[in-house]
Amino acid sequence: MSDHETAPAEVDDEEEIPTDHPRYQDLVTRHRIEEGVRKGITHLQGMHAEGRGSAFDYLIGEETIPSADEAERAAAAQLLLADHPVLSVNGNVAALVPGEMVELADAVGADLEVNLFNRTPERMNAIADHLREHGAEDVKGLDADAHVPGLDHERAKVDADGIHDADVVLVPLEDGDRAEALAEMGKTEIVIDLNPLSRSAQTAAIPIVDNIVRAIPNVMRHARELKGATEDELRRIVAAFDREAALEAAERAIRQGDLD
Ligand code: PTJ
Repeated sequence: MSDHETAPAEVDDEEEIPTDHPRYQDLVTRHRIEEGVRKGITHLQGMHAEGRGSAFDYLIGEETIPSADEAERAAAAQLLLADHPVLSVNGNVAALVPGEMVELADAVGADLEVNLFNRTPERMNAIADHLREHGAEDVKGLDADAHVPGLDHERAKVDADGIHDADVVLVPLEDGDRAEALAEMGKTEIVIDLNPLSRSAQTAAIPIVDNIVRAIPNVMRHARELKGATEDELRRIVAAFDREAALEAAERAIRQGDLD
């Protein structure tokens, strides 16, 4: 039996996870979520969400499939075209990719807004501080001076000059009715969710079925490449993206293990 067939029993630091472990990325992700819970950033339910995501990722081959790469390119183009893009951050996103979200926001001129299902002032502040520690200058979501019509839970609370005013919103890692409610408000949504059947993915104009730890850096890579593109080129990339085909390709990959 290989030394690395099981996870190290206890890991205090991400650095202790052997990089040649066959499930390295999954172990790092799990560790970041645990750390997030310990720091008061991630809700305990975030662990269930991560487990669900991890199972889908295993079936999809723990790689960015071609249809996800196309979605990530279309997402980059859509963010660059937007008048007011906003990237929504919950407790899992903050634990997994805080620096990458700050970098993407900078690259496409987007706002970052904390929006939580299990909203408490302590978690809101902990996440905002965590994003600031990773270089964010302005973090929205704390004012909560507007709301998303048609929602009766905490995710309805948004900033008037943030998500409420946005034309394009990136909604990662939440399966729920907010995506539908935001679409009702006329917003264009980009969703990141490893479950192609989740309500958010099904509603999104651009559903990205990929692990967020791969998706955000890849959207950023595309955004950098497309920085000099004309508005026409960006519009063509968005128009050429076929959301139904992308969802079908992801579901096929998961059901059939058709990874080629
Ligand atoms: O921080 P809060 O209070 O806003 O709560 C956030 C959670 C994540 C707990 C809440 O949004 C939740 O319960 O989400 P769900 O309903 O479990 O949905 C999360 C979705 O994200 C599921 O469809 C998972 O498959 C997917 N997912 C989980 N981890 C990843 C992922 N998708 C991409 N990358 C991941 N790493």
